[in-house]
Amino acid sequence: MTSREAHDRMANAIRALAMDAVERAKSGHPGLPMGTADIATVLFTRFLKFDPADPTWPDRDRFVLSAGHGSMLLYAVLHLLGYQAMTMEEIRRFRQLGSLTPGHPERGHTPGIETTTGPLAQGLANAVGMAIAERHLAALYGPQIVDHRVYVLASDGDLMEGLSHEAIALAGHLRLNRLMVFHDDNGISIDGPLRLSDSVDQVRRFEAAGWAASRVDGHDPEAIAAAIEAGQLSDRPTLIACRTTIGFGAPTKAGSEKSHGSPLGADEVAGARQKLGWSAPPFEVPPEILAQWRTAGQRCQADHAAWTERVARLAAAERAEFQRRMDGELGPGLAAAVDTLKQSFAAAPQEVATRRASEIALETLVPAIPEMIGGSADLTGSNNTRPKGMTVLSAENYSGRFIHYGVREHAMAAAMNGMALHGGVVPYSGTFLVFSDYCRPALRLAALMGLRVIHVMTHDSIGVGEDGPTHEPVEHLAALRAIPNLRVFRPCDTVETAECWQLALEAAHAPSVIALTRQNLPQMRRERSDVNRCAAGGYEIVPAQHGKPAVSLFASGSEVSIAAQARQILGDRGVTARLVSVPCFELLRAAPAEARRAVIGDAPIRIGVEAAVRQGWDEIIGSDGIFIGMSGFGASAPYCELYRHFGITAQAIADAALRRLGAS
Ligand SMILES: Cc1ncc(C[n+]2csc(CCOP(=O)(O)OP(=O)(O)O)c2C)c(N)n1
Repeated sequence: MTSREAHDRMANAIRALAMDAVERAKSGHPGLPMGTADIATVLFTRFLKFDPADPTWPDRDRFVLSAGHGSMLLYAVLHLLGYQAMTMEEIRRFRQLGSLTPGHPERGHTPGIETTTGPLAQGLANAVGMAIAERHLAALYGPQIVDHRVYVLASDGDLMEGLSHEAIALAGHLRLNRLMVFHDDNGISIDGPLRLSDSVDQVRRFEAAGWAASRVDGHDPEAIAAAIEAGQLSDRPTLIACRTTIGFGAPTKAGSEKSHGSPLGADEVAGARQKLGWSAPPFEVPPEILAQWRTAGQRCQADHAAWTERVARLAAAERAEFQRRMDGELGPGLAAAVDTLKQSFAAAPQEVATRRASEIALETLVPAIPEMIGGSADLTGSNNTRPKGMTVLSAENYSGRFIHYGVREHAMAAAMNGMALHGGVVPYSGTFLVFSDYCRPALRLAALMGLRVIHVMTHDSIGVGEDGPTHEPVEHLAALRAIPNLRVFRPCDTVETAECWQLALEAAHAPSVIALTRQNLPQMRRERSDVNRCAAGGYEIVPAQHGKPAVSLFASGSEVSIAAQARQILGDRGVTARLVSVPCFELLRAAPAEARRAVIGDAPIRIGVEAAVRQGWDEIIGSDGIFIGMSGFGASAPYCELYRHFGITAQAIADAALRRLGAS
């Protein structure tokens, strides 16, 4: 057991590094690391299972700093424990360009950081996904191979965000007893005392969601340790509300919002040094204290070695499969599965909604790719994301592969990020495209982190029909296409749907949205093709009747077949036109310039057709191109009537082309 004195010195090392780094950067958040140093010291030196020599050890415990503004807590701890990359020089370069110590923790950038945090509550919800992935893989591979915990440090802000409600409800329902949350209960946020804006009893709130919850003095190491020990025995997820003082040790700013998000100032730092009994100069940790931390950093080496041995003793096939999954390598089954699908569509073309085409694809993909974990936010029957035979993942059966997320789109998307971060699973889900807004903060982080998460988003236009404008996305495709590194797929038929699924699954470092229709569509691609034509982002799906086309038509999804009819009408009027399907703007943009130019072509008239707003289309059709789509919200009526009402018809497209031809 660590003496109180030794503990205090170790915790004060975190406090000193945090306040010195913030001081030097002239920006940052000293309050949280100073206030939670005791919690972190107890957790990292006595409980957390990790090995600084291998920050990606699959069976390590995960630690998520949901309140990412307290990043110096993590950087200090990583340095003290001996993570090689986290040198003192990096601590000195806190918040500088190219350092490993950016303002908020960034996963993939800094070894030892489990997820990118900063937008409050995202980390907490990521942790729920990590805990789901852990239980699922433990059910498959057993506790000898998968047996770890997920710890979260969450601030008042994390717990005020609506996302936290969804996340804790889901965790409680699934009885994720490997999840433990420390609430940094310091009663302070940016505006001042929490009582200005909040009076929730967090302990009772978590209990109501099915958690075990307790309160401790967050500066009493033995009380913290006892609460962790008790929580580890619980059959439910655990909340430990730790009463702390923000900026602990700062003589005048402790306990006040003044220590939250700005340097303390030279006098205050000097005063804190005195108060904490810390005489070492900035960026120096006395050798005996560093040695204690480093010893703690080596605490789990034997565990790690024993685990490696257990993995080595697995049957060769099981070991290879476990490693393949943890490495995020897709098995060989995907290409064959997509090929089978395309063959069957060529042999027997189908006129179905693309949501149904996606279900047909999943019927083949889910058995072929065991790491796929599906789900829906209470729209399973509408999203068609649960193919026959896919069992439900529940508190009673973690080996299931389909998650009923409930009406919790935001937590679904954030938990999926956590599952992907954990590794070993490839999450996909379902909701309506119009509700992508409810997922957006998590989608943005998936894109920023480069995570393979796949969002099936159905009911993708006014094709929704009678449910009306609340349920009819118009700006969503454009808004999603604006997120860097997010792939937005909008397939036009069964074949494109299978191809888009393949592309989404193969995108190991990018999230995907697959936008799908409610209404039936004809199968445009009837010939057998081994090539994934959607991989080009856009391609000529119907060539010009002959010679040089006068018109290039570009369309996505449900509007491709409408544009094909327009091409026919134009042909009948002696106007040659070609049709390009554009299932993915991002892939078209990423294509080599020459290939992109060939797809776009040089017909004098370019027309874009999509039952959505024009934004984004100018990069394909040019600012003088003709756009047939939506310029406002939809309406409630049978969908065929809506297409006529909003002028998205083959005749309207042809007329627009003819008018332009007549005018030129
Ligand atoms: C979604 C989101 N909204 C707002 C912010 C800006 N912000 C950062 S910290 C914070 C609140 C600070 O209070 P608390 O979470 O209790 O942290 P502490 O002051 O204890 O460090 C806010 C509003 C954010 N990071 N994320």
